[in-house]
Amino acid sequence: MTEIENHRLVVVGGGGVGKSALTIQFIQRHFVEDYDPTIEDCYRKQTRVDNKVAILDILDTAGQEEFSAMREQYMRAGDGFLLLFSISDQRSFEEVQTFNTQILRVQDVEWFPMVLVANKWDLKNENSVSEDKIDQVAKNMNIPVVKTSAKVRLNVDEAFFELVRLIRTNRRTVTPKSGARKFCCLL
Ligand SMILES: Nc1nc2c(ncn2[C@@H]2O[C@H](COP(=O)(O)OP(=O)(O)OP(=O)(O)O)[C@@H](O)[C@H]2O)c(=O)[nH]1
Ligand SMILES: [Mg+2]
Repeated sequence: MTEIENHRLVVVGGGGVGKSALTIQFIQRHFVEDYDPTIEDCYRKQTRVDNKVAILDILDTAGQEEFSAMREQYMRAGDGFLLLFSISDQRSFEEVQTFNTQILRVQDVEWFPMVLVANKWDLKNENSVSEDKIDQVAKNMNIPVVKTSAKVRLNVDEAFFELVRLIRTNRRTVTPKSGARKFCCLL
């Protein structure tokens, strides 16, 4: 019998960029209009990515600074990260670059499975973070970029699936760390 693969995905980014909205849209297929800052939420979903079944444990983290105490722990425990920012919030675009640096430092590697997620694409206008800058930053980090909208369900599955693909590729080249790693509330 073949074992079903299990991936620990962590959604990170500044406050209010849409981490919870994107995660809930992925899991439950509806858009949460209200803003209720997250402390930490966990979800589990069994899905098919490129015709292969996977169980995804998704950790929706706190963007607000005052809830950020668990950062190092989840950065160590994750198999891959969605680095989310809002295209209508320049500061959140700078914050994802800090998250990228911190994750690499905590993992002590030069590259790790991450996807840059440009959310709130439905709000795109002339004041948004420019596409050129987004592409440039993704290129510098050597990771893919996915343009999403949790509101209109644009590329929501794609963002999570792209991360699973990167984790699968990375698993072939890197030996998984041994020992139990505490991940989230349910596990
Ligand atoms: N227009 C639009 N609004 C969005 C989108 N994604 C999220 N929002 C809204 O932005 C606000 C914040 O979304 P959340 O998902 O709660 O943000 P968060 O990143 O989880 O915030 P923290 O939990 O504080 O870190 C909410 O009012 C959402 O409805 C999107 O793609 N488009
Ligand atoms: Mg949230």
